[in-house]
Amino acid sequence: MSHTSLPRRAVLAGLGLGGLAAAAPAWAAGTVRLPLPGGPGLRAITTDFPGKGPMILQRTRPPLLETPFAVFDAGVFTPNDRFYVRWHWAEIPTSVDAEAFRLTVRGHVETALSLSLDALARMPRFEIAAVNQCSGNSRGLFVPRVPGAQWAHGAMGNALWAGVRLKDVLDRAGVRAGAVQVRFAGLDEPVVSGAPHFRKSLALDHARDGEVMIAYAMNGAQLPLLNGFPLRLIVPGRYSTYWVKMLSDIEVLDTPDDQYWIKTAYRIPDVPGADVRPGQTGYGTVPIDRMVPRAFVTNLQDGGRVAAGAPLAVRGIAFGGDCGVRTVDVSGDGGASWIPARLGADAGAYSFRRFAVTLPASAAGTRAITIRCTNTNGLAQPLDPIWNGAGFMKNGVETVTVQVA
Ligand SMILES: Nc1nc2c(c(=O)[nH]1)N[C@H]1C(S)=C(S)[C@@H](COP(=O)(O)O)O[C@H]1N2
Ligand SMILES: [Mo]
Repeated sequence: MSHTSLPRRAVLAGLGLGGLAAAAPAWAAGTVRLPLPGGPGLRAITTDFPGKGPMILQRTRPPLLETPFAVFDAGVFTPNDRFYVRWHWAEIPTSVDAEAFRLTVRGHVETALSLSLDALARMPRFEIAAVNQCSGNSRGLFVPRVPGAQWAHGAMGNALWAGVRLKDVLDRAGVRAGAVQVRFAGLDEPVVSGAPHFRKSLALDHARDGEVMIAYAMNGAQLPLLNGFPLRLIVPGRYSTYWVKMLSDIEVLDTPDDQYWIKTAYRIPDVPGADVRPGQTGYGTVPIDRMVPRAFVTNLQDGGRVAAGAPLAVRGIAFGGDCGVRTVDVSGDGGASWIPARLGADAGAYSFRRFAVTLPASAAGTRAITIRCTNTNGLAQPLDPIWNGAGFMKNGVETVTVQVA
């Protein structure tokens, strides 16, 4: 595996750590209007981050970069240089020496391991297409507004991940009887001492399911630094909070993980669909877990214009969440009637899937198009928007309104 030579200057400027950023302001590449009810509508487009093309700047330090939505119309795989970025802490290595890098496996195992990237490359290769979606994707569309990064729909992406099964790595270390969970940590560090290092854990059976994997490649190339070079955990069907980047440490636990990132952060109301009313009390919380189905129109813009008297081609992407897409249905009458869309090629249960439908011509005026995904477990997107105070798991049906003229 090749050594990375990251443009160190660019990395420092991009992460806002050096004094170099002044040369090219982050907003030089333009702005984009996001449809956020609580505003601000206008966001800067930045090209200042290493390995990234034009991205919507949500935050500089730590970097939060959103994928411009037009990218999703081009295909089901999100290019690495347009893949969104989210970190919790700003102490992120600005370069990683691939030769010196080691992944440790320790804790409740027979033999602790220290694996080089070459050692991993010699293990059986495993590939899976899977959507990486932030728990807070679309948070900016919650009404009433909730605190946290005000993402539109671009805190998600789909890639073909290649690497090794986590199961194979755990088997090589030999998990000892009595193990219950596996905890993962990366090279990033908290900015203040005593703050909790970002760590996540999975139940042992889940960790050994043969789908959870350690990726060293993304869409046929090495991972961009900001997406976790050289290794990241892939947890197909689960929110990306579990997909630990710059993965450097795997710890097998014989007691349940009770640190901050499991016990306090990333919890959702323990009710169907994580859907509660503002001000509601009296419910418990559980760690966020399985993703739920979603679908998005990618070829029409909300508020855009289309020609009167002509059939209307609608296309987009859908995903089932923790399983595949069964159907995508399209309604032009506010949900009174539904037309099934044609589904595109199946790249795997956890991947984005294309859909397309041609609606009959309509008279001039306003036309609202609602789309709804039902997954292969029979779970459909709710017709009404969901809400919770953390702004997690948004998945109600989306409606695009166009002007027919
Ligand atoms: N090491 C590390 N891994 C991490 C995080 C982090 O802060 N540190 N954030 C997680 C969260 S909440 C998200 S949404 C995804 C974002 O992945 P991406 O930046 O590759 O899109 O990384 C996950 N893995
Ligand atoms: Mo996230």
